Amino acid sequence: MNIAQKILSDHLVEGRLDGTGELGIRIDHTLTQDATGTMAFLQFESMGVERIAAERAVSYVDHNTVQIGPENADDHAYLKSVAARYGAVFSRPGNGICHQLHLERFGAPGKTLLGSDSHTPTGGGLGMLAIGAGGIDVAVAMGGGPFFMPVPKVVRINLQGRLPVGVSAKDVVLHVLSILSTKGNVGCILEYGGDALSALDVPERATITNMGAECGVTTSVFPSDEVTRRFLKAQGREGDWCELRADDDAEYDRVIEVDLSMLEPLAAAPHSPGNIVTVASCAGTPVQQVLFGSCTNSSYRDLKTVAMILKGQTVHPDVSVGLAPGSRQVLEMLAQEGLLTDLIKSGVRLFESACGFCIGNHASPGEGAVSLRTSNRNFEGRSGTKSAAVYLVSPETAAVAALHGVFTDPREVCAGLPAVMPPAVYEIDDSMFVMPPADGGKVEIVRGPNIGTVPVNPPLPEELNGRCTIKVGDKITTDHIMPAGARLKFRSNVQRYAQYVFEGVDPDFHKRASALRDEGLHNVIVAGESYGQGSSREHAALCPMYLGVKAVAAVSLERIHRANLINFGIVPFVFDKADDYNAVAQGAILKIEGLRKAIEGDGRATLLVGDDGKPVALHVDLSNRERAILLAGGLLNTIAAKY
Ligand code: MIC
Ligand code: SF4
Repeated sequence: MNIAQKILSDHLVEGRLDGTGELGIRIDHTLTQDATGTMAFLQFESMGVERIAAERAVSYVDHNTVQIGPENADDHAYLKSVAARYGAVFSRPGNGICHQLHLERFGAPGKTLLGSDSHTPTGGGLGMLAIGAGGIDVAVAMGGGPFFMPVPKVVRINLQGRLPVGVSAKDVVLHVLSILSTKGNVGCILEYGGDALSALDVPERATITNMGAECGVTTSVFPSDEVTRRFLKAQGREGDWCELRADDDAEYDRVIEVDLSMLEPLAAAPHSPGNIVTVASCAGTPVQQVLFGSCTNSSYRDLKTVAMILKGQTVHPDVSVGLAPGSRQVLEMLAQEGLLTDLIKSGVRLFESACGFCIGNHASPGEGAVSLRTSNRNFEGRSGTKSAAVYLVSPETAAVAALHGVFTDPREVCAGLPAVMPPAVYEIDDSMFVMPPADGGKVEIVRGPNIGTVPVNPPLPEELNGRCTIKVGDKITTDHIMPAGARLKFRSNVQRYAQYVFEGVDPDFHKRASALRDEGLHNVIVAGESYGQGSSREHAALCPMYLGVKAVAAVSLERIHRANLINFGIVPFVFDKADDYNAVAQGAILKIEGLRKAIEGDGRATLLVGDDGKPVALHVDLSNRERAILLAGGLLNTIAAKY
């Protein structure tokens, strides 16, 4: 067996690994963050379960820490109390970014982790099977329910050779993205192996698994070896280590060979993580902003490298440079070693240990500015500035540009520097984790006015009768559907947040959609390829559901978003013929006679378009479980029926 199969078979509760349908797996750890976590916990509460059943559930606060207005603080208070009530560990704001923290303090090889954040696969760097999902799936896993996924295709990525100086883990994953792109990888797991692994420390492996999310895969996983043992030992957790490797005769659906010694510094150019160019091809382009941090590249190794490059020099006068350490552990270690002083002396602006700039919460670049970031997503407008040109690069490339004011190949500068060695001991300080009391029964849950309710959805109607309320193109991300940044603070309040559905694409969408819903008609979203890329935010399904969206008809859909649509009773149809996308205009009257019957049956339906009812063939391939959820009008309704 390969590593993915080993972990899956250890956790299998439904289905067959050699089958073709769905697998149900037991989840050991869950991870939630504040932006998706409030809804996940509200859903968990509505399930009526007395106590969290997962072995370890951690509720992190890292996304909404800017706190303009009372909403974020209200959310934090709710999350803290609900964690104590039901038995989750609460990670206080300021402690760091969920993925970095879970890697440092909780992750363990061979375990499964389900997180309500698309970068949960970061844990794959430790040999976990770590998967991103919608909040309601995580709520079910907290309650001890299985997580369902299609039997994966496992792709082996064989890493050979040594990385040249100045080329690092970010360049490896950007290279993988240049091969696999951001689409067409739904249902795959990337499994890393090869001789190069002994020289890749866990935080570097985690950078690679983190950004595998941008390929749209289910997860990425590394073996657990001596490097993993050393990392866990340095974190004071050697007891959590176990060996995990693929059998010699393990089989894979595809094998990709990568010779690390041939790699050069790369960048993801605007506006997609899959738009890979060489740094050399950008050399000389003026840069106005450089930002270090995010869950991709904010480890001790990354930020020490930056400090060493900047030491003794001041950042270029035309560049604004900011840094957000991944965790308090990283920040404390930088401080103890004097590296923080070096960074401050160089003119770096220090941000808190949180997602911050990565999600457009602050530090938006100027109009049309070029911004180099070590983060993982550069979707148009995500930075808060639509016209900005955001490039995703390694810490080395970003640091050298911060000094030179232009895109510069970092290899020469790095050649003169000593290598950063993994520390023998990390600074361990768990004081910002609040452990739940043994009996949370008496804890009172704090609900400020920002804490909304979970909207209910009726069962799927007999027929679809409405309009194409919006028609969008290819690669529409969940950032397009539900904007983040300044709007994130409405995450706990669906009714309020729903006013911003498709805000950046078509600000009038929500008005048209609510008007149609109030007339008793249905809204349909028509989309091109890879609809719903990016984040795991279930609000991209939940808010459209609230506005009366009953179906999406797309050329293709991404994994997490498709699952979220089903969880909220929206049918994720695919055009039989991709060309039929052109047959539906925005505003067109749409009908499906016998919608319920189609879902009860083989998932094939005829969409009647326009006044003359021109037929267009659609289909949706559903498991029995998914079929039941859709017919009930969403997952909460099927759970409610069980209690
Ligand atoms: C992201 O990077 O897009 C986010 C913000 O972390 C999201 C989660 C969210 O929308 O809250 C993700 O990656 O799932
Ligand atoms: Fe936070 Fe950015 Fe990572 Fe999402 S990608 S979890 S916003 S740091």
